[in-house]
Amino acid sequence: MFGGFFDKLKKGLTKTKDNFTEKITDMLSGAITIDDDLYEELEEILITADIGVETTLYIIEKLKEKIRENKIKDPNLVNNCLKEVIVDILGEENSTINPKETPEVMLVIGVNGVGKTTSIGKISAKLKNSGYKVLMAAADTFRAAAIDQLEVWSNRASVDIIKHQEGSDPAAVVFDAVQAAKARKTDVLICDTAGRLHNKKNLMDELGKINRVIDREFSEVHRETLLVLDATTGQNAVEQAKQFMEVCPIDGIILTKLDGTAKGGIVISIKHSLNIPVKLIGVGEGIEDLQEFNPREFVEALF
Ligand SMILES: Nc1nc2c(ncn2[C@@H]2O[C@H](COP(=O)(O)OP(=O)(O)OP(=O)(O)O)[C@@H](O)[C@H]2O)c(=O)[nH]1
Ligand SMILES: [Mg+2]
Repeated sequence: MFGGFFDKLKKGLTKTKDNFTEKITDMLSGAITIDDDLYEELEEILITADIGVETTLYIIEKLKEKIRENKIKDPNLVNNCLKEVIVDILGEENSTINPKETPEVMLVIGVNGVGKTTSIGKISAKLKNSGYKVLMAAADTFRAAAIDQLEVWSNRASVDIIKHQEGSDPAAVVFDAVQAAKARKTDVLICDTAGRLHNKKNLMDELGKINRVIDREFSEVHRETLLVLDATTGQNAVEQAKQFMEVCPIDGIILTKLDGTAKGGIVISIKHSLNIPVKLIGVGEGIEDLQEFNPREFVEALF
């Protein structure tokens, strides 16, 4: 089981590997000494792998320190030091999808198309398989298709869903879902939200309203706000996160579409520049293609 899991991660990261670790290995194997040119080339590779300028400079600085401390002269040993620097940034703590406390309300937010609804489907299936009682709230009422899409996932994951008509008030959907969750003794209520809001004020108003309903109607509940980011958008994802952080506190990130992108280095950038944990990663479109983020495993799969 574990082997399959790791293989999927490795397979998902193939393009990132080609774009990042392979390039570094090639560059290092051609180098004779560890000099400024080597660091410059490394810097360029890291930046093109969407690690971001700020994080790249930090990595280079830490790498230089490590190399100096360990008196390393052989370019082929740089790779291992780099790996250690990245592990230090990502930390050792493994993420879990399981609620810290029950009942929990999980708010899933993010701009349109990043993979909110899909991730909710995958999370529901995982939690349900672990024995939790899950309920979905279709609080993206912006278009009928969004509600239908969540319903398809509710059937796939065999969990219940609370929904209203297209165009209805998202906070009213959450209100009903909270009443249902209390009555049914639900462990985790997962709310889909609209990404297609016109501006930051709309977004702020809508999330504020939803949060107030939860405060008022379910004050004892543990709340988890997860921001979904699309890995294929690279550094843009970091910018999106900064915008959302101004709107509401974020407990963790779901980074989707890591499969098929060469921009997986964004994981490092997110952790370093935002200091929000990446909790879950999406490695495909299927119901099983969501993994809890394990920094050590991630780095092993990358190198
Ligand atoms: N390859 C891949 N595709 C994914 C992943 N997660 C989501 N997708 C795809 O991304 C597309 C958008 O996903 P949705 O779940 O509809 O995104 P959303 O954020 O709910 O979008 P809106 O409701 O329009 O705001 C779909 O085609 C998904 O199948 C992933 O981890 N890997
Ligand atoms: Mg959606």
